[in-house]
Amino acid sequence: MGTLLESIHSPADLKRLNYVQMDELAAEIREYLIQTLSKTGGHLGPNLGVVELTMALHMVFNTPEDKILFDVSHQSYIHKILTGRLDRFETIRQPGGLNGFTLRTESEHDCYGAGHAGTALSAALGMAVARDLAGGKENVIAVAGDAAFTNGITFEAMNNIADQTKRLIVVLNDNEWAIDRNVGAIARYFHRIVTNERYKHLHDSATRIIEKFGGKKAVEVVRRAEEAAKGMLWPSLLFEEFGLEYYGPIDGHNLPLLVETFKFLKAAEHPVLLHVLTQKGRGFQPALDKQKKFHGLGPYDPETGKTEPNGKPTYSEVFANTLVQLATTDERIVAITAAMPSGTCLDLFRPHFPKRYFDVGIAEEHAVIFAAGMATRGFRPVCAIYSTFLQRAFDPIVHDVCLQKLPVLFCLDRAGLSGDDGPTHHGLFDIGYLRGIPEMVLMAPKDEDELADMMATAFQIPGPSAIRYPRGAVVGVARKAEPEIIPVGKAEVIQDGSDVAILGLGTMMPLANELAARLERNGYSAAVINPRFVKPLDREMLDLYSRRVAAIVTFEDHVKMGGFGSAVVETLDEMGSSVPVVRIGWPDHFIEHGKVDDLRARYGLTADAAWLQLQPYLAHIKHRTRVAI
Ligand SMILES: Cc1ncc(C[n+]2csc(CCOP(=O)(O)OP(=O)(O)O)c2C)c(N)n1
Repeated sequence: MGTLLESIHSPADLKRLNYVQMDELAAEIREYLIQTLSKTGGHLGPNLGVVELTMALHMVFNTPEDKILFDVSHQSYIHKILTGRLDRFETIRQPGGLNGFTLRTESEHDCYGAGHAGTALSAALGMAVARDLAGGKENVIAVAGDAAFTNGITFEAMNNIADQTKRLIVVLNDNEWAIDRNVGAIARYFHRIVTNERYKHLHDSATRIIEKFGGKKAVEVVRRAEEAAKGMLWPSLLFEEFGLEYYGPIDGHNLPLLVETFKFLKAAEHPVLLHVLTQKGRGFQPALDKQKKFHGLGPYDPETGKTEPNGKPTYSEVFANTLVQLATTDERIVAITAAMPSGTCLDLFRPHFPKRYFDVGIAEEHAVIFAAGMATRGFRPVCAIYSTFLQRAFDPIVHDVCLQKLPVLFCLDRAGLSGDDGPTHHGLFDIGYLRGIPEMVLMAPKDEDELADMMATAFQIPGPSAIRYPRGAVVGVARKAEPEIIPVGKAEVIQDGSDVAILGLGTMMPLANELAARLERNGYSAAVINPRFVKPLDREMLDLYSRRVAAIVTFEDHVKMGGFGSAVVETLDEMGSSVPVVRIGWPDHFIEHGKVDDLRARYGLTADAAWLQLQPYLAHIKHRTRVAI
């Protein structure tokens, strides 16, 4: 760690530095980030891009009194380093360590938690209005990436800002990338501003002026840049139409320029937007060469950027390859992503069917309604969206897709615990929010071959359906050449038994097998069932086993409340059965970040926990051949 960085324990330490020292500190921070994240993994590219921007913010504003909000907050690492968390920074995203996003419980400098995109402007406006009502003086600053402006909530906030407050600073951190390249009209609009010749000229003269006269003169440059942008786009400079005074675009790596600009904007008596140009991955060539990869990744070589090759393919890859296979013979199939082509692997689909591939930006609600529209015209849209981000689109799923019985397929990637990213990214609520909607068919495959079968099945269903599958590597089973259609609502009995029936939903199948083996070692007969469908549930199977066994066990990678086990209990109740059900799933509690196996052990998602909870019911069973443990 560099000597200047070592001396930073709070923003006050930063404020003592001059510009030359600040430049040195920026270099030290970059080196420290590259080295540290090479071991922990994390959002390297976005953070390398905002080193100077974050330093300038903390130079001018005083947190925790002033409020700085980061959209998504995956780019808040430098903020963490500068606000007293340097000594714990090497624990970032590690079990028990710092979270990879801002967290109100982690530091008083984290005024707002986030992990989903598009929230910064609304929350900042809420804070600004609260300040105005309370007669406060603090500054509120929202830092949002260019891709956040593809999100509807950002625009809903902008529509409101000028009516509600006179003092709010929005920083548009424009690096032209979401995780993939930013898309759509707004991305083109920003690009036009940035590539304008007059701006380029001003940018060069800004650098010269600052070198010659120091930072104070910078404000003039900002004003002139703003004039240039206005001149160029007149009569309609987008942000001005929303009542935000627009400044920029300015070089987001020029510390004096940033500092002087923030000093100037701090005194503004009207809402302002500062357009800052930054380079994602700055200072690390591998991250500049491979923007997507270095948005967020696991450990890598700090010299070359190389990562360990993955062994098995991921569920996302199997999903995308199967979609290519099915779309080859079914021209109605179209694929939709909300700014996650690489995460969902739809970037594997795009080259095969460029006209049937749609990246709509960070706009999950729009993605679903857009899919509904296409479905009304005979297409079979597939919305590939992470379980956690599809939460955004609950109403469109109900109102647009299910109510109209439209055949949209939702492929819920990262369903279940997501691990290192933590509570903002765990996909633990989708069964709860989907299974209560009429018309929905909800499936969970036990392995990758069944995922392909479920996708083929979904395209035979005349209405909406959803498949939830986990993050990460597949089981590694043999694949059939062609996916097969599964009878809707039919569970698969893996092994028959008469004392206990164990239902292991999706990836929880190994736990079901483990528990069955333990029961058998102890002289009990266990049935193992792959439910396949959360909805419709296989009532015939439940009826059969509820009459036969002393207890049923359900395993699910989802919250227990409203989940798969709840569905089983409700159905048994409707059937008049009183067979006891042991439900294993996540408790009514937000689960922190950590390693999946550790967290499962901590919260009782194990065969051992099920075994213990089964004991009172096992006592009633007459044993044939009881063997000691
Ligand atoms: C609602 C929602 N959808 C998708 C994501 C996944 N995601 C995380 S960061 C990101 C791109 C953010 O780009 P931008 O706001 O421009 O910030 P940058 O990473 O470029 O700094 C996306 C799509 C998310 N966090 N929230």
